[in-house]
Amino acid sequence: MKPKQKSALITGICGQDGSYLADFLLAKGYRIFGLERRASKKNRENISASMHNVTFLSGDLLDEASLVHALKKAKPDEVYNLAAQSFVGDSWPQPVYTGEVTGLGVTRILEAVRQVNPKIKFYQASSSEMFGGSKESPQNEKTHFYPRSPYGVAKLYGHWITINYRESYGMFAASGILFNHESPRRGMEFVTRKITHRAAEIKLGLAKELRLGNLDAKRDWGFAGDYVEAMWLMLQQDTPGDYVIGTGITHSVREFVEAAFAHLKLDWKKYVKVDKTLLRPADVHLLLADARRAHKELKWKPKVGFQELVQMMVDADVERLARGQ
Ligand code: NAP
Ligand code: F7E
Repeated sequence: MKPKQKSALITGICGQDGSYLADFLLAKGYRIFGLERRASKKNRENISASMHNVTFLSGDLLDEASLVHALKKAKPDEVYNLAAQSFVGDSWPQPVYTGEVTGLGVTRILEAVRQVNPKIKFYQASSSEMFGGSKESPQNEKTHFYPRSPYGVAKLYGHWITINYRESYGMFAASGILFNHESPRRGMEFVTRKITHRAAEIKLGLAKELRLGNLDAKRDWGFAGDYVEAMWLMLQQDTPGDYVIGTGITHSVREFVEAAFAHLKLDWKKYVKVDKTLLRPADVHLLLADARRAHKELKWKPKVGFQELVQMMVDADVERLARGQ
């Protein structure tokens, strides 16, 4: 007998990770439902290649009834909660909103899962921002948390409420503590995409300078396409747990800039200006993952390295701009 087709509901399906996860699960034969919030204009560019194989459901992490409705319609085996106000920089001017969506939104969807079908496996998109100012490096599942932004604080709430639902109700709820991961589908406001897009514009004569804030911040940057596999692997385990996902190598923003401009044969020093207005009220200076638990239990390893990632993003931006997009 043919095994039953599995199904998944992805919140944040139109974002960077949601779109890569949809591609990944469709290739595995899943039926995919995507939660999409109401907007005056649809934002489906990231998911355009897979869009016709996705059933979109209207819903918002601010509206629990919409989550119950989506779960009843989709009847998924797995839920991946990727939706969030995900930009750290905007979490200072919008701290309450960030708490509502990125923090309390996790309770809303967990509670909806519990009420509709507590047997659904649940993935929560936790973040290395929860480590923030931790003195320990590299950071693993046992490292103390020290969030440094309203976003980091909200993610920490989401992380703990996921563990709490697991412990209170015996739900299969896993939390992936993912370090920064990027791709050509990354939002323009994040530093990597801001750099690769502007460098491409400079190369094509469409811009003259790139203004950045803290060039010394260090991040453990990986490729989003690699990281969605880890999310899926977490839900295929016998027992739910929390896993750090990262490459184990860290680079500064300055090094990212150097690599992007060098790929285009440009001297970054001629174009980059430090703009103090772009500094954050409290920044995270160093993030570095110790992903040994994931290597051992999930058999997961990243495939794309730093140089390859930078070049992939720069090339995609040059190509897009050359096409006039
Ligand atoms: P992203 O590109 O910003 O995508 C976020 C998605 O959430 C978007 O599709 C957005 O919808 C949706 N969304 C926002 N508010 C919502 C709401 N109230 N209700 C329903 N949907 C809402 O983020 P990402 O980089 O893919 O990250 C995915 C998740 O992983 C996020 O939770 C992020 O915080 C977390 N994370 C990311 C990283 C990373 O380096 N990328 C690392 C650790 C954790 P619209 O399309 O309508 O805006
Ligand atoms: O900043 C510095 C900035 O905004 C990285 C999200 O996906 O990863 C992401 O959060 C660093 C910071 O990402 C600019 O100060 C300098 O130190 O690209 P970012 P993030 O804050 O690390 C975590 C893991 C998540 O969970 C989040 O959802 O770069 N930086 N100059 C700048 N950053 C930005 N955005 N823009 C600048 O001009």
